[in-house]
Amino acid sequence: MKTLPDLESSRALISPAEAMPPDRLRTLQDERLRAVVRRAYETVEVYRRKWSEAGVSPEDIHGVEDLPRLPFITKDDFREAYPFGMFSAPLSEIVEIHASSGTTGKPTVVGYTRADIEIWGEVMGRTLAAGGVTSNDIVQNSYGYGLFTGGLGAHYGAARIGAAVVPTSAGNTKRQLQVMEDFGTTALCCTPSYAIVLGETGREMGINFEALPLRVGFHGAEPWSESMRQEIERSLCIRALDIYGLSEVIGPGVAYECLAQSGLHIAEDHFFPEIINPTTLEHVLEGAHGELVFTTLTKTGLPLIRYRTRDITYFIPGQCKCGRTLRRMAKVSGRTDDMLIIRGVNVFPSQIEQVLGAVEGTEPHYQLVIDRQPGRLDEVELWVEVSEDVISDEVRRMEALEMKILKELESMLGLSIKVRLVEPKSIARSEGKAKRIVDRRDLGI
Ligand code: DLL
Repeated sequence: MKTLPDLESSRALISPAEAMPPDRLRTLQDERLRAVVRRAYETVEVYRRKWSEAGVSPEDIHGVEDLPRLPFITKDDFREAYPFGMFSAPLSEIVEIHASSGTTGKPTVVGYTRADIEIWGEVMGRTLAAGGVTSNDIVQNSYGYGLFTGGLGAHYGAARIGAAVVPTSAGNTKRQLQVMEDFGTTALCCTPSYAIVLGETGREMGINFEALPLRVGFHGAEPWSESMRQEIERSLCIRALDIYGLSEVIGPGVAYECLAQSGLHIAEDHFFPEIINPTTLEHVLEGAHGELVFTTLTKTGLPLIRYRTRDITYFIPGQCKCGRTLRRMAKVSGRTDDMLIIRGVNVFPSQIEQVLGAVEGTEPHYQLVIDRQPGRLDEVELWVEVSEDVISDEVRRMEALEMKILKELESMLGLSIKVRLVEPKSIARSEGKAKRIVDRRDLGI
């Protein structure tokens, strides 16, 4: 059996900024906030306008306690300011530009100064170190390089800690696996859905992951469940860690798991988190679910003050066993805007994934197909891939499995959704973020 990294590896690689006493951290956050608020007000139109409308000025903000006095910023503000209106530094100081493609409208454009790239390297370096990665490691970076922040973000982190980064980018799966085997990759960075594809394809190619030096994976950019974690860990013989981030805030590196795998540490010396009730816009009680809001404390290219992420999570109380004092958040369970309303019931893809993870014989590949016939109610069908042996089984057994999924969904959601079992590999695989919802209503069929 190969030895996988344990909590000791996370403990050994804590940076001083991750283990500050809470009062020192708070003083630092307050100081940094005062500076960033002044900067945003002086250089970005949208802040000046919104804050004047709300009757607050930078002098009213003494520390993070005062944040609730300031209005929120949303993706719409980015759209209105497209492409560079949110930048706080002149273009001569911007050294890199990324963009995230939203589901609707114009992409969100973000700019980094040289100092921001340093911060990015620092937080992504911490992310990798929390998984036990050092300068002795070979990091295969299968996040897409390009406008997406995953590729370059992970790259800067690996470079920062002196690991050897192999910039494979996403795609070309067989070649990825060849590189992994030949180079002796020890750490892997990719989306959780692509990790599943790598495991699946690797098995077909006859790769014995148990015999490879690969031992840890850093997966994020989309929600994934605990059962998907188990699947990745089993299939690639690694410890799989969740990493979270978004382009507007910096990219990956905003929050990361350590090997305790009990929540994601937020890099709150750089990104101050709040959790609000998306309806009342007030802070939720400690430990309650809500929408994450971030304020960047140190970025100069694009400071963000109270940005609504739409991501749903909660703060985990108490301190982590690894020794990091940074506050933890739970895995993101979904977004307020990927919530589907099916016959009046709120449904998140993560709930479906949870149900499927508990039903034997199903694979972690599914799609919700929504359709509408003229003059009829929306029809929703859940397509679930099943393993080879289920498909070759008797029809009666397949029907029983369909019924089991239907019943489990019914008890979780209070809703009955038609289930269709589909052949292995019939649902399109993703090299980046997986597409879970197919909305045919948009096509007007
Ligand atoms: O996805 C940054 C990233 C790259 C994070 C690589 C982790 C690894 P965007 O393309 O701007 O940036 O998408 C950001 O993706 O608001 C969440 O809804 C979702 N997301 C990111 N990480 C996670 C995660 C990158 N670990 C949006 N769990 C965010 C759940 C995640 N959702």
